[in-house]
Amino acid sequence: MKLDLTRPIFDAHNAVAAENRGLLDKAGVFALNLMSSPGAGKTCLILATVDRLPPSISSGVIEGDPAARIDADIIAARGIPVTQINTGGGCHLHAPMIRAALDHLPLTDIDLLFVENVGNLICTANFVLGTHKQIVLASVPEGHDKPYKYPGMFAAADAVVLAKADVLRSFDFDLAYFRHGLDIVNPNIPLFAVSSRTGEGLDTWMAWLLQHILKPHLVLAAT
Ligand SMILES: Nc1nc2c(ncn2[C@@H]2O[C@H](COP(=O)(O)OP(=O)(O)OP(=O)(O)O)[C@@H](O)[C@H]2O)c(=O)[nH]1
Ligand SMILES: [Mg+2]
Repeated sequence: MKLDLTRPIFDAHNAVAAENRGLLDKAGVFALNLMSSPGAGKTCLILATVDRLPPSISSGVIEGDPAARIDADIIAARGIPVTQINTGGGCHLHAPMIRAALDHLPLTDIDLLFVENVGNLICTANFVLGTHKQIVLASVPEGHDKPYKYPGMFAAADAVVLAKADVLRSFDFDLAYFRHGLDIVNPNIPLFAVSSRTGEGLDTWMAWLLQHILKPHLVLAAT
């Protein structure tokens, strides 16, 4: 029998991810894991989404970066509860990091928690965190071939956001080719082409978020 030395690590992480989910559910928090390459637009999407949430829905953020707290400071300046994880060079967040971060947030005051993962299109997809939905961002300047080159990432997603749609006309980005690549690895996955800068496409993203993610959670919490 082949010995898989990574197995015990994944098993341990999966157990903590389940613990995270339990804590989130107990506090009535719905959590999104945002994954993308560096600079695709995760922080801008978080801010644009928070701006469009109904006043009854409060948010919080866990920021993941190898170093610095630049994004956490941006989020905090907007009055949003935030805690920063620095991985010290690690290329992804993992469940024990999230477990520790949850202790630094006012969970009972938060309805929607954004976990901004480390910018990386490979290993972030391999580590479950306990979040309810996994969102992968790709941005227009990265090119339309990413689902073909990084299939594992897009296969692990519940929805894909194509960010920086405002610059579509400046790039040779073939949206149909991108969609076809998604359908190969994750057929019919929801795709939202948005611009956090101009606001285009965000209404559709918000409708999906509120109707398909938040509503069941809030209904559940109310029963
Ligand atoms: N044109 C345009 N630029 C954008 C948009 N969203 C983000 N940007 C720009 O892209 C750059 C990176 O945006 P961020 O939101 O910081 O990206 P990120 O994915 O959080 O980056 P990391 O945390 O470093 O991985 C910034 O210069 C943003 O102003 C958009 O919708 N349109
Ligand atoms: Mg960021």
